[in-house]
Amino acid sequence: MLMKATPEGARDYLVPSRVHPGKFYALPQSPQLYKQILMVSGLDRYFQLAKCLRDEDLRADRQPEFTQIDVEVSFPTQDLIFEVGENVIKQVFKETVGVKIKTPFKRLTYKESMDKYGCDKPDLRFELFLKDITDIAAKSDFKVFQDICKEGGIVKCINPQKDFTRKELDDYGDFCIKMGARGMVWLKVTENSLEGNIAKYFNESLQKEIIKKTGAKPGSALMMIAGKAKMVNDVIYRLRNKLGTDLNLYDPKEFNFCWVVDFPLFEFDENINDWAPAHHMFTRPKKETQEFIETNPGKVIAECYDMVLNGVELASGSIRIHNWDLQERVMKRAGFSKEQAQKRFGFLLEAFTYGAPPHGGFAIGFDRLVAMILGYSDIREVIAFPKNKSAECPMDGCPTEVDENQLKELHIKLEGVKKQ
Ligand code: AMO
Repeated sequence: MLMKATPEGARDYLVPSRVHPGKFYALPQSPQLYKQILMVSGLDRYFQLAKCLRDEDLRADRQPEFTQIDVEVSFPTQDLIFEVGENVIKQVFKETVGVKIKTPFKRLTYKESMDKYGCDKPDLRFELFLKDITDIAAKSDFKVFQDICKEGGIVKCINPQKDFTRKELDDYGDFCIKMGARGMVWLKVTENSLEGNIAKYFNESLQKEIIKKTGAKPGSALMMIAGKAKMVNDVIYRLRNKLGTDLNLYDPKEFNFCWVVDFPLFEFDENINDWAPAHHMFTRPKKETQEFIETNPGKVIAECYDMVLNGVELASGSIRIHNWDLQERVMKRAGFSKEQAQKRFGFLLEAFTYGAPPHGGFAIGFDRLVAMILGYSDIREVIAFPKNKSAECPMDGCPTEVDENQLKELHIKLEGVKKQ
């Protein structure tokens, strides 16, 4: 399917039109808007194994071309969607590997997930909950913590309930620096007090507060990351996952699913110094938070959800906006003028004017699902002729140069490209 516009936020792969000089097709990042149009047209249930194409930086769980089990229904509730998603998973695991998956899956709010696990794709196979100790750190005499807290930063702590050698702690520190932190600070717990380079900056009562908050037993080395919230969470969630693996805290054969719900609709984008959609602009804001779209976008909660398996986002979806006014308000807040919205998404907006049913759905990453069922952490293991991390195909060497005639036919002139 050739698509006009897709909402996922990655770059489109563009295909120049030979017949329409100067015009391009955008290959679909997903069939999202098309499945929405199908619902508007009166189809009330849709599913498809859809090929998706996205020009984005590649990782172990990302390929430029991948497949989704794509689903959409009319008049859904979130509970109905979850039931459909859980049943698909249950059936697939039963038929392929004979594993019985327990439903319903646990549900966590985005906030709960960020607080306890530092990410929106928590690995629930082990506990090791994170603790926010910003209020305690702010009262300490440790200047680094004081400054960070004054600047609105946070301090989060993980209690592995285990002691480590100096070398091991240095290695975990190096890992955190590699992941983006300025460093990792640790404190060892003894009977009723703390030891370590920075222990002297915490008076007796603050030391007791930390021990109480983290529930740490004597003989445990507490690890702390401080800085801007985004960085702290991003680093400490990876540290938590690493500790989970290093300390054998889970059974690698276990499949632990959950739904993460109640994501914020907008997030503050420092690059543009304004609010931007956290997922995409077609997700319905929860009714009770719609009043904040214009006045306090950070408070708007989206009816959007992710299915997570063992710390990997397996599926994502939402209940969609189905009326013009609300869609226009969200687009306006996301920085789209009426004209821009009309130009890019006019076909959807027009469809809404004919009276659209409430609708919603989700898409499961098929490659991720297959890889995880088989115990792989890299989806290239389950894709024939995958691209490497530089988006090249090692088998046939693409992307490759094309000859002048082909470019001419497509009305394309290359500029600033060095011949290789
Ligand atoms: P989203 O962009 O979150 O949502 O994608 C849904 C699921 O597709 C998988 N996935 C990928 N798998 C491999 N390589 C990639 N580059 C890649 N990108 C995504 C993930 C992800 O959870 N239209 C919406 C869904 C909806 O709202 O109905 C969408 O595409 O497993």
